[in-house]
Amino acid sequence: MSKLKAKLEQKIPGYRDRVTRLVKEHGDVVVDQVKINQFYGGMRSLKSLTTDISYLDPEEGIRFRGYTIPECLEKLPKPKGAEMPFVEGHFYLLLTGEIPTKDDIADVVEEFKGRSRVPEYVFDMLRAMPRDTHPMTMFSAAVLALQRESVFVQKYNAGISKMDYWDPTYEDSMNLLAKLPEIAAYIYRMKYKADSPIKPDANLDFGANFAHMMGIKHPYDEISRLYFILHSDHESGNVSAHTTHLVSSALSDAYYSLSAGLNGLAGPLHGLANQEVLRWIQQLMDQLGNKLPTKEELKKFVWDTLKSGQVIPGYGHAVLRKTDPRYAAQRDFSLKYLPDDQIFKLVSMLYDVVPPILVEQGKAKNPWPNVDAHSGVIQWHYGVTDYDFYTVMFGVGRAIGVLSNIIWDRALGQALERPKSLTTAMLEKIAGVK
Ligand code: NMX
Ligand code: MLT
Repeated sequence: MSKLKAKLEQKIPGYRDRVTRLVKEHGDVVVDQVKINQFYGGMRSLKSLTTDISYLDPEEGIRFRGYTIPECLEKLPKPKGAEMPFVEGHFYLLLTGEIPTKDDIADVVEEFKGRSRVPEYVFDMLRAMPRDTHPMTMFSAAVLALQRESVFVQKYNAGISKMDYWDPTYEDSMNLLAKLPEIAAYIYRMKYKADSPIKPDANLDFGANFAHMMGIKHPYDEISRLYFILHSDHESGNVSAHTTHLVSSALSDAYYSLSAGLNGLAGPLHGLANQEVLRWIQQLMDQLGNKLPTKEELKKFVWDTLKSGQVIPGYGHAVLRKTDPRYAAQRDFSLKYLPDDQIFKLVSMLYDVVPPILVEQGKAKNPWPNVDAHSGVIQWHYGVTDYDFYTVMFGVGRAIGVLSNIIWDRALGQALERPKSLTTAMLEKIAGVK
């Protein structure tokens, strides 16, 4: 058994006892109330989910297993000579709650390598799809196609005990995660680089191998590590994490569950916003003949967008009430590596211009930028200008978090998710509407 799986096996019983005791002894304690506006308002702020893998504070932003982004970037071990940590180490942290040693990471790196071969039928299927299919559709379809490999399904059909569900969920998640960088890079090279896929290099870590298969040189390996870590998890209420959790609660395996989560990530109010930011910026550049706008021109463009009934992509958040620390981490990287980049300058101008306008408009509860306002800039700078691909990279990162979550869901015996719905007439009656 790998060190990582052994570590999990050792941790699970203690967690199970904690949860069993909490539910048994305090199961009736009231945590929250539900209001009618939450029935129609996307259940915003309703406390009804649990995860120990990450927590999103509205003012501070995300903590992964209690660590802020700067703490993770500082404490997690890094490949020799690298600035950004091993993605494999971040995965270890999410799954176990512990900062791994270099030896722990070496074990995960080896595990991924042993599981990374993508079956030919996945490539055949991708090649059979019309080339103008959105890359998120291709990515999600590739994950779904792999479902025939599910270890969970084999074990379930053989009558495995409920107590052991986490084990084949771990196997499926590891098998899937190990393959995602190659699938994503294959889609990129097939679709945008004249069908010229690059074979993986078994000597490279998760992030560097992805950069290699994308065909982009250093520091793109650092960027890849940073991206996958930043996008990994955002507690469990966001659409991709919640969908993955929901589908998995029916004991659909990791392939079905992740594919469903990715379909949610593909929405413009969620992960696709990173593509929308660059599309929106390009519209502006086209209007102005590729020069930087003045502040006044930028303000007008922002107001025109709002007046036409559209949202400003990359701004606002359902939980955050400050600048997203994932935005800040990417801004720090850009200040160091691409301070003179024209699009970075424009994105920095937007950071000055958009929040006061959103405040003046008075609708958005959070006028500050989220992760997606910045993700495209760095990609564009290093030559990934096909912005409809950006959400695929978000998806590779997000898989790390949501798969860690469903392994723990099964370990803790999380139930089938099935909330209760009411009719409008019932709500009117409760509200005393005459
Ligand atoms: N531009 C214009 N209007 C906005 C924005 C924005 N960026 N953000 C919120 N609003 C509006 C929102 O549409 C709503 O309008 P209405 O009352 O007409 O329905 C009103 O402000 C109140 O919304 P909030 O409660 O502030 O936001 P909510 O929690 O409903 O939605 C988002 C959160 C993220 C969906 C929303 O801020 C948004 O649409 N942002 C732009 C898209 C985006 O960047 N999404 C990516 C989020 C991060 N991610 O990766 O998933
Ligand atoms: C995410 O990373 O999932 C987004 O910021 C959306 C969210 O947390 O609701």
